[in-house]
Amino acid sequence: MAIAERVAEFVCSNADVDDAAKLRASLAENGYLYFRGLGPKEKVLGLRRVFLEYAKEAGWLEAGSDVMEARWNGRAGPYAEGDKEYLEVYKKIVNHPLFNELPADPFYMELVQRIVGAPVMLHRMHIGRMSFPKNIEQTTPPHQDWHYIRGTADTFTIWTPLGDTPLEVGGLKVLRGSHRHGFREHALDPVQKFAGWGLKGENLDATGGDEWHTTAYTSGDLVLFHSHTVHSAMPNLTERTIRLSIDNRYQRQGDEFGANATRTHWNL
Ligand SMILES: O=C(O)CCC(=O)C(=O)O
Repeated sequence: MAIAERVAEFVCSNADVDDAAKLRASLAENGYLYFRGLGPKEKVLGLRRVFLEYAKEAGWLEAGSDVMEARWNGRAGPYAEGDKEYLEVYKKIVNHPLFNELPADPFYMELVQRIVGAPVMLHRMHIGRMSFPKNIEQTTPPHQDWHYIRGTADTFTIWTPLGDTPLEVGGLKVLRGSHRHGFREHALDPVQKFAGWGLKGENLDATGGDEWHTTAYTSGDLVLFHSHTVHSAMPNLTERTIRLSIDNRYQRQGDEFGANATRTHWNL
């Protein structure tokens, strides 16, 4: 089936959050679950501040602006993972206690446990993203996380925006139903400075996904998706707002896991 041109609104699973059978059915149908505002909002905003205090210290933010606005000064960068300047800030983030505690928040752990029906293992590699404006070619391309994580296909990513993320700031979009036909081989896009493996054209169509879904994210939102579900970022089309998010991976304890489940980061 051809992929629809327009990007549609996520199916929201708030009403089913405590109902394991309904969550599993919706995940099996769409390849993702989206929850609006149910996540640990205060911790999410606390982590947003951590990212942005480091960004300010590095000279990336507009002088005199409120750090929580994530207002880029338009001069430093735009940087992406793969740039030395980015990694200097990122190294501080990945060593901050809140960055490492938040993925283990009981809300996330219990949600995944409800879905897999067993105790859950959280991958040690936690990922944070700071996506600059004016850097569209570095937008995360369509891919399936299994390309990077391996191990059991029944691994789930939870993507959390750190704060409100209107559409133009470039949050995550997910290709509905793209988990159904398994893993497809990815190709490397040489333009990408980092994590440039992706799917396009016929390879993307062959996943069976039919429509991209996203939302204007608010604090406390989260999207959970299967390791075969295709997803990508939306471009950051703003002049000055940096997009901040984290993504973390969870699987059933005892299932096979790949190398990235136990190391802290591939780059640092
Ligand atoms: O936030 C992004 O740009 C990409 C996130 C992603 O690929 C993931 O959560 O697996």
